[in-house]
Amino acid sequence: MDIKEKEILRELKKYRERDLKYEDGKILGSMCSKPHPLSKKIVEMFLESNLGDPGLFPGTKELEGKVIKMMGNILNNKNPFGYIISGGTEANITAMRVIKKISRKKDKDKKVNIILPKTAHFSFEKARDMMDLNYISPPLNKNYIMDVKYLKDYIEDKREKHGIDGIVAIAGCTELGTIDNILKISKIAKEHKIYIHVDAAFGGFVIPFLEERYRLENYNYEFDFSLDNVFSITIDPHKMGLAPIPAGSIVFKDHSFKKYLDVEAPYLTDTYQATLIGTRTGIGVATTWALMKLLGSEGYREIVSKCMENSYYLIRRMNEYDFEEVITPVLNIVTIKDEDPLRTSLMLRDMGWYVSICRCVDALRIIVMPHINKDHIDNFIEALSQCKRD
Ligand code: EBR
Repeated sequence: MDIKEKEILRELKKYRERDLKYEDGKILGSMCSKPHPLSKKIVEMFLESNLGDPGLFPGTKELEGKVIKMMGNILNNKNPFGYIISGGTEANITAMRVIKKISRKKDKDKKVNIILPKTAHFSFEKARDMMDLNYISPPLNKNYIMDVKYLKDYIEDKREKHGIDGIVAIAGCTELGTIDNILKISKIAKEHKIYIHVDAAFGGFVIPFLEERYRLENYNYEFDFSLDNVFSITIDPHKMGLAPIPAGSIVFKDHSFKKYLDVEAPYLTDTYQATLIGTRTGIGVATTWALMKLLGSEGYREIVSKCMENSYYLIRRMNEYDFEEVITPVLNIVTIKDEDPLRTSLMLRDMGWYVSICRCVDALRIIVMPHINKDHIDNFIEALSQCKRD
């Protein structure tokens, strides 16, 4: 390495050293974690791959097909179609694009009406901006999930007038980790022939691996393609899948959905391109394939169980200090009631702790990711109680 290269690396290191590190256990509001160590070698191996021009990278393209098949396996779909893309935002926008295309095919002048839970991630707001969608948001019920009774009545009363083109349901909502009752939603959607898109960006790598002992009684965890009218699912390897960023994924029920996404791409090795992003790395494909092979269901089950155990440990420690949760955790997301969550989160930040806050209820929110252990939790509880004393 020559002197100039060494200097450049030294300079970069200075910037990088200012970043927080997952292993310090202070990042408590992130849905990403430290990537699995195997990722490093794979990133190097696939550094120059570009799935934007798949004819030049037929090996990586074939691998993408295999990963989508593996996704199909965990999502109960033998015939999936999809892509490994930049993340949950791109996946959700892609699904909204399909719903819009299907609606426009039926009636090109009609407004595109989509039922969107109040707990939906803000990526849907970007989709609305871009595609001029109309969202209808039913109220939440006492469990902080979409009120299905309201949904049913709304569809039955207003369907003729508005024509509902799609329903978004969430499996692992960003704020609380709750799961909409997608079984019930699916029955309504089937009856009225409505497309369901499930946002399982976070929950997709948790729910299939959640042990029975962590499943709440009378809670519906079903979210995948085994349910009628679930036609697309967002599921992100770069969240609980432990893949390095960028690795998101959009999976469709079958290949017939490709036609809604394809645009002509005359100067590429493929005639059509379906993904939103053109030039795109194959690194996410390779790392996701490798980690799913290496860890398998058993490996992911262990990771999820550890996170759930730590979530319950956090609740126990909170309760010792009279801090109260908003809901019993459905997934590895813990909420802490707080009268002024913004103020508390800023105080914690001054002490070096990064938590985030909820929008739908006054609470702090902690994502108990794989990089969080019990010592981190003990230290955090100390910091939180000190905040409250000050
Ligand atoms: C949280 C992403 C996050 C990651 C936040 C790291 C803070 C961090 N959520 O430090 C759902 C249910 C999400 C979500 C992101 C997205 C968007 C879609 N759906 O484009 O990969 O919780 O960020 O995913 P993205």
